Amino acid sequence: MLVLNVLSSPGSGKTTFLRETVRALGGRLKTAVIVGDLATDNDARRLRESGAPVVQITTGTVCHLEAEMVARALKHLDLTGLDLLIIENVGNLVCPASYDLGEDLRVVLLSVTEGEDKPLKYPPMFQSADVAIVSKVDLAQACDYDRDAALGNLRKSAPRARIFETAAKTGVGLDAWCDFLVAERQKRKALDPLGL
Ligand SMILES: Nc1nc2c(ncn2[C@@H]2O[C@H](COP(=O)(O)OP(=O)(O)OP(=O)(O)O)[C@@H](O)[C@H]2O)c(=O)[nH]1
Ligand SMILES: [Mg+2]
Repeated sequence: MLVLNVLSSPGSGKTTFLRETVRALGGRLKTAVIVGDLATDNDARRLRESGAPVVQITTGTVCHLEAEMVARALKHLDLTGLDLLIIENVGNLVCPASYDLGEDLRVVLLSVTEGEDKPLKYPPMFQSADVAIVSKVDLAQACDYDRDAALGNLRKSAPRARIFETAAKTGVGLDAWCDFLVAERQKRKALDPLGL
C-alpha cells in the first residue's frame, strides 16, 4: 500500500484536508487513516465523516508519533486490499520530523495563515518533505499571503517536494492531489512482483 506521513504545525488544516482528500478520491483508492493527538478523539470522529476507517492514537505528553505506535494501531485495521494508509501526525513542526514511520511519502502542510517564512524557520521538517501542501488558499487575500515568497521559501527548504496549492474548504487543488496519489499507488503496484 501507499503510506503517507502527514505533518504540519497545529491547526494548519491536516484533518480537514485529509477528510476532503478521502471524499475527493471517491473510492478510487481503498483508504484507512491513523491519527495522532496528545488527547481527544476529535480528529478521528471528523475523519470518519469521510467514510474511511480511522484509528485514533492518543500520545499523552508525547509530541510525535513513533513507528511502534503505528504498528499497534494497525492491529485495529483490516488491511486486506488497502491501497492507501494515511497517518496524520501530531501537530508540531519540530519533533515529528525526526521519526521515520515507514512511510513512502512525507507530506508537509503549510497554511497561508501561518506565515511564508515557516519553511526557513523549521528546516528539518521541510527538508525531508516529498510533498508540500499549501493549505487554506481561500484565505490568502485576508492574510496578505505573499505567494511568490512562500513558494520561493518552500523550493529553498524543500527542494525535493512536489507542491500542491489547495483549499479543503472549497475543494481547490484536490483533484490534482488525488490524481497524484492514484498515480503513486499505481507506480508501486507496478513494482510489486505479486501485483498487490
Ligand atoms: N478557510 C479555511 N479554513 C480551513 C481550511 N482547512 C482547515 N480549515 C480550518 O482550520 C482549522 C484547523 O483545521 P484542522 O483540520 O483541525 O487542522 P489540523 O492541522 O488537523 O489541526 P491539529 O490536528 O490540531 O494539528 C479549523 O477551524 C478548520 O475548519 C481551508 O481550506 N480553508
Ligand atoms: Mg488534526
